[in-house]
Amino acid sequence: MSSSSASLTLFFFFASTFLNAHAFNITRILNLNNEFSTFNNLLSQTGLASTINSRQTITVLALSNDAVSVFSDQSTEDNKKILSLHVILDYYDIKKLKNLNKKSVILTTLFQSSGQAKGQQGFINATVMSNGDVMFGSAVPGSILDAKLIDSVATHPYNISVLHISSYIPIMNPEGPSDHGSSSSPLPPQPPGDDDYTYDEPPSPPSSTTKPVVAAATAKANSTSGVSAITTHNLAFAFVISSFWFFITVW
Ligand SMILES: *[C@@H]1O[C@H](CO)[C@@H](O)[C@H](O)[C@H]1NC(C)=O
Ligand SMILES: *[C@@H]1O[C@H](CO)[C@@H](O)[C@H](O)[C@H]1NC(C)=O
Ligand SMILES: *[C@@H]1O[C@H](CO)[C@@H](O)[C@H](O)[C@H]1NC(C)=O
Ligand SMILES: CC(=O)N[C@H]1CO[C@H](CO)[C@@H](O)[C@@H]1O
Repeated sequence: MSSSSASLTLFFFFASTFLNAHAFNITRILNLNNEFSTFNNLLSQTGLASTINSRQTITVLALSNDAVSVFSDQSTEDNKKILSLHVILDYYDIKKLKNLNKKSVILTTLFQSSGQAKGQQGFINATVMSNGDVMFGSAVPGSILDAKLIDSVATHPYNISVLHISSYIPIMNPEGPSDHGSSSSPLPPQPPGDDDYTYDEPPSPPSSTTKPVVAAATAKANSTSGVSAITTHNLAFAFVISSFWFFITVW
């Protein structure tokens, strides 16, 4: 009995170590720089701050106070949609972006995981131009990439990266004004009841549903670095979850 309670204690120690290892607070990170105070308030108002904090591997494209005027005359709901297009469900710091080596990559955002995005709306295109600039824009075909990477605000490899970009990325109309299940869409069908707009997702393996899309989309770009880190996360979680079930069933 005492040995099993000792191992239970040990289990909770290891479980909490694993779960707390990822802890970061986007509000606190952005608070360190007054330049992003409005963007920071918007993340809190829309509830996106806590969604970001619940993730383990994420990149936030932050806008400084002189680039957020678009958000002042829109509803909170519309602001939430656009802001969620600025949250990438993977870790990208400046080094990883520059290593794209004049190539482009399609990135999955939190807007895609909301179930409200149509076509390529929930994805953004990051491209390294021939002059070395990294540009971001909607992945909807024909979109202009006019949000430029300025610098890094904060990095906690490989959990969170906050990058400063020059202007907001608009949500573009998907291909075809009236698309009734366009035949060429590479995306899986969205769940039917997407009128309840929520980001609340299970706290466990964050990217199990969205990551394969990234992997498929970036396969051509021949990137391997980001994927291995994610696999490690998933292994750690699998370990914690299976240990948990082991203890549940033993008792
Ligand atoms: C994150 O930081 C902000 C500002 O310091 C604080 O108000 C908030 O409670 C923190 N959130 C969590 C989940 O710790
Ligand atoms: C990303 O945008 C650039 C510039 O518009 C374009 O050349 C490139 O094909 C796009 N990448 C993908 C994967 O669609
Ligand atoms: C991936 O990159 C390696 C070297 O960087 C190259 O040898 C290989 O052919 C590339 N694979 C694809 C599918 O482009
Ligand atoms: C800063 C931070 O939270 N780093 C953590 C990121 O995730 C790894 C596990 O994948 C932890 O070991 C780090 O402590």
